This record gives sequence, C-alpha cells and structure tokens, in this order.
Amino acid sequence: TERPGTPGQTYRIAAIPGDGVGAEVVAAGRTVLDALAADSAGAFDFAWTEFPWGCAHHERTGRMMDEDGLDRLADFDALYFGAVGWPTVPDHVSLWGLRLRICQSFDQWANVRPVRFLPGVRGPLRAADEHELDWVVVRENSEGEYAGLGGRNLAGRGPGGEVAVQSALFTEVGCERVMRYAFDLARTRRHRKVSSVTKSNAQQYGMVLWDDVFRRVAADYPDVETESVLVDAMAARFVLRPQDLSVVVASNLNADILSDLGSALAGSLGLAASANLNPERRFPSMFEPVHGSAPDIAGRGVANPIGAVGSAALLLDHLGRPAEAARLERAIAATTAAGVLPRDLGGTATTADVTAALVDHLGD
Ligand code: GGG
Repeated sequence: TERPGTPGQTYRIAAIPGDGVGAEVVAAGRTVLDALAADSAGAFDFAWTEFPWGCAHHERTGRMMDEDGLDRLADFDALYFGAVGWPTVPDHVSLWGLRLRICQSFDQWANVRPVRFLPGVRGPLRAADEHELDWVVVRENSEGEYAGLGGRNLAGRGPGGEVAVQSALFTEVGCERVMRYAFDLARTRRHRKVSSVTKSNAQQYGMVLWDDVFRRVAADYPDVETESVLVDAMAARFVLRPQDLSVVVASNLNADILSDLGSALAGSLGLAASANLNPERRFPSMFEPVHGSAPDIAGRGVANPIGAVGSAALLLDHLGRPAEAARLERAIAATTAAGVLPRDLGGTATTADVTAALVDHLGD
C-alpha cells in the first residue's frame, strides 16, 4: 500500500453534504480540491463517494443515515461533511443521528478549530486591533457535556412536574489525551502556550478533575507556557485581549461556544474550519465547516464556502499534503484580500463567485 504523500496516490473521500447549505459548501470544497488534484501533474487525485444522508433521508426512512452507514464509512481515507439540521426533524435527533454518531463511533476525540483573521475581512476587532491574530481552539469531542447522559421525568412527578438531568462525563483518559494533543500542537506554533478553560469554581467534580489532569500533563511540557482560565473570563479575553492566545483547550460545550465566538470576531461563522480527528488513525477523521445548515439561505447560492474550503485544507494536511494545504490557505487569503466576499462578510459574491476566485488563486 502507498503511504500518504506518495506521488500517484488516490485518496478515497466520503462526502456527506447533510442538510441545507451543506450541499452547496461541500460542492464548493470538492471543486477546489479537484482543481488542486488536476494541477498536481498526477501526483494525487480524489475518488469521491457521496452519501445523501440527513433530514430528508430521515423523512423517507426514519433514520439520519443508513443502518450500515458506519461500516460503509470505515475504510475511507477521510470524511468531508457539510452541515446537519432542518426544521422537519428535531435538532437533537438530527445531530445525534448523524454528526455526533459519526464523531463518537469513530472516536474523533479531538476537534481542532483554528480562528483565522483574513485580509480584507473586517470583523468587530479589526478596527481596534492591528495585531496578527491567530489562535486555535482544541475541543474535547467525545465526552464532557455532550456525553449523552441523563434522562427525563426521573422523579416521576407527573404532569407539569417533569425533571430532566443532563450529566457531563469527564474521564482522566479523555482529558489527558486531548490536553496532550493541545500541548503537542502548541509545540509546533510560534507562541508555545496552552490555555485551559473550565468552570471549575462552580462545577466541582468533572472540571476539577480537568484542572488536576491539566496540571499533571503540563509538567511534562516545561517548554510550553500554560494558564487556567474560567470560561466566562476567557469569553471576555477573546473580545478584549486575544493577542496572547495560541492554543485554547476546553471541554465539548465550552469549546463549542468559544470557537463560535472566535470565528464571529474574525468576521463570520462562515469562515470557520474544523477537523474532527481520530489521532490514532484507527478510524477515519472528519472535516467540516463549523457552521450549521442555515435553512434561511439554503438553496440560494449565497452561502460562504470558506469554512468548508478551510476544512479541506485541514483534510489535506491530515492526508500528508501540507504543501497543498498551505496552497489552499493562501488561495483563501488572496480571495478575501481581492475583495471577493460573500454576504456574511458584507460583500455580494455568490458561492460560485467565491469558489471560482479560490480556484483562480490556487496559483498564487
Ligand atoms: N457543520 C457543523 C454542523 O452541522 N453543526 C451543527 C451543530 O449543531 N453542531 C453541534 C456541535 O458542534 O456539537
């Protein structure tokens, strides 16, 4: 078998567009990836298989994905996902039936979400801040507040007295592996620093365990600066003093919220890319824009494809193609610098316009 990065390699990718704008942005990402492959002089190519799963599939079959879906995905080199959620299916059903099912079944325990500030994009911070901002949120992606533990009506109090319990699961193994991932990532960056985020003053079990594990893991990385910050204070830091952030590691819910805040500060949620990684590579990893299915603009050709294309860059990196990943990142920066901006960034460019500009700028 060929190793990743070897000339002539064909990567088998499963595309799962999902719902709403997912189809539009996954198509854009495929176009850009195929253009890169076409320009590689035969060095590599992509063999795509599309899986039409999502809420429409649920309406037809009662399931978000086929029963044997996980088996069919297991042998791909990577999964390229769009978005999940549509008004016809309750959000918790669609999310657990597709996206979270894949993440949890394939033990994609590290969710990496870079916060990128692009030229030509004016977010709420830009006017006040000339610094080159660049940080990455590492989200624990397998347990924590999204462990799916709890129940309703536990107290059996009858009509009007229903009670729900939603538990968060924190394991030493789960905390340690995502923290080591964050520290290893920090070692590859200019600013070797990891900021750990909890609410351990109020949540005295799981989050205190998190803090204890963080202190123990940090001792193995004396060359990496560390800090522990409460999530409310970190939200304020993102807005008021983000210059000294590098790698931020947090539990599933806290990192989910903070990464949305980061991308909004960078200009739009539509810019945010992410990788759901199984770092041991026992299972395929999944790459997807952070944004959801955006039913309000779905099918109109105006969705921002940059989050999906940035996720394609993360996919290339994962496949052992860092030079091509960097090429894609440069094309994104050149596109926004040239003022080709979709609606969410204050421009008028359609999804097709942005995609065409990204392909044009691959040569930059
Ligand atoms: N492309 C990401 C997506 O579809 N997200 C929908 C969502 O609600 N996600 C919740 C989560 O990130 O856990």
